[in-house]
Amino acid sequence: MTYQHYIDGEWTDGHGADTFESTNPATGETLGEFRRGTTDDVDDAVAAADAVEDEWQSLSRIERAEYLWDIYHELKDRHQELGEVVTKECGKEISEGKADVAEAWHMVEWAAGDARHPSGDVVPSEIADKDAYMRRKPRGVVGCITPWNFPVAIPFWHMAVALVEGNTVVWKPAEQTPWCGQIIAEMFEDAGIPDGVFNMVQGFGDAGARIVDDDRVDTVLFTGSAEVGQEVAQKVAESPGKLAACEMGGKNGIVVTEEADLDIAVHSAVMSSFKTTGQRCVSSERLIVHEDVYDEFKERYVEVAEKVAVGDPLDEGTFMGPAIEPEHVEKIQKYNELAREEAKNVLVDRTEFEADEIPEGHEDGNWVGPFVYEVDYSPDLRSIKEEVFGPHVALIEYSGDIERAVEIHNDTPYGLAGAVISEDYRQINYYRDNAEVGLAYGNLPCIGAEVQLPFGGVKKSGNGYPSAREVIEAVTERTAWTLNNSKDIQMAQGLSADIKTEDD
Ligand code: UN1
Repeated sequence: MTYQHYIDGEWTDGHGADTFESTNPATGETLGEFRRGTTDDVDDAVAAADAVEDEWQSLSRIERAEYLWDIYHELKDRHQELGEVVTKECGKEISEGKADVAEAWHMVEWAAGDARHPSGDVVPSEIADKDAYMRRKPRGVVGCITPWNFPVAIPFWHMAVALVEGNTVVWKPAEQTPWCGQIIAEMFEDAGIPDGVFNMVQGFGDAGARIVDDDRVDTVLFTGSAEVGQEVAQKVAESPGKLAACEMGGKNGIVVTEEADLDIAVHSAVMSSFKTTGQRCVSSERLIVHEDVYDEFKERYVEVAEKVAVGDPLDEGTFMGPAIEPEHVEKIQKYNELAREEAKNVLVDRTEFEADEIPEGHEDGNWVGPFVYEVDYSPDLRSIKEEVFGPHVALIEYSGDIERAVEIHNDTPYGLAGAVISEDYRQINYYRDNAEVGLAYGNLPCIGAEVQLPFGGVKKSGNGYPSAREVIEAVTERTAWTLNNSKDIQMAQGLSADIKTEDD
């Protein structure tokens, strides 16, 4: 069977004749066939979302959240099964597949639970007779474009708060993970969400671009590559009143100072660079290490990188699954090639897999292992500036103080996540205050943020809030409401409220 789009409460083939397949990146096996959405399908979805805005907004936040509680329970009840689906479709090892599902229900819990929390601020006025407070209104139709590396969690980052706040949604899942998209759409259907409130169109960039172009879409939430995110932001900026919240990649760094506990340093670095095969936007591709501990860190890190278990992601003994698709393996290989030219030394090169390293039945997987190199730091090196989105890691030795380390750390166009490893609180605090990132960690990996914290970056990594709790800013409009309790008009700032006429 060919899976369909979900538009206006109906499963539909849509207007196009084309289909596409979802492929297991570890085996090459086909997981399902899906309709490829066209711009007309997006038009239908947006029209449906637009038409039911008022009806959805007439419910209370608490009533809207009820639909999400059903989904919360379903995500939890199907944890193992859905974790395996994530692992099969995007190749992350099974603990990560399951964590993706857990992160999704955490976000749903946060958004639905928030419905019963006090919301808005009571604000003092200079005038004793005035009450001022803030109210939030939904923006309307929210378009969501989500990536393949968190195919269950990130859609809920976008959609959970948007829906509770009273927006309707048009969502395009990543073309690499349509099966996860299908299951999420089925959950909304099972929860009985009113027709048109939630719509899903499967497809590629042309469908996504249509969501961005449509004037009836009030907010676009985008998580994905910097190139596409910049196009989205630019396009949306041309439509007055429309808003884009984009969260893009990073070239994330970890600073290991001369005061570091090297057990923590090696552990944090390995987690940050190789979990998810380096395919998190928060993965670390730069390790900036003080000269006093450099040799020991290098030796210990390289030893693990040589041995990190790459293989069948459904096998609990695996640390790193495959890359998402053959084109992505090629991109990683190209960057490894560039690094070979720019590096002082290549320390680990598991780019190509020998036949006997590939688990049986996985010959058609997208295998690529750790690649580690050391460079003499120079601001001109492309390999330490451009995001690879793979297990590709530069070791950069520094001398001097934490100021120097942070200078190197900040020398990238991106600013998503980063970490400092040190036992000296002054160094840690210096990093905290000066690292140009949205997510900063001390004595931890720079991956694994929890949903109740804001998630987003600075510089080329985004404008800070398409996800987690800060998304509320992107999917609502605030009204500053002031009420006069007196019969007199009194103005703030000492402004005279006397009306003066020629007769005075
Ligand atoms: C991503 O990196 O693409 O902080 C999202 C983390 C996860 C989300 C990652 N909670 O690692």
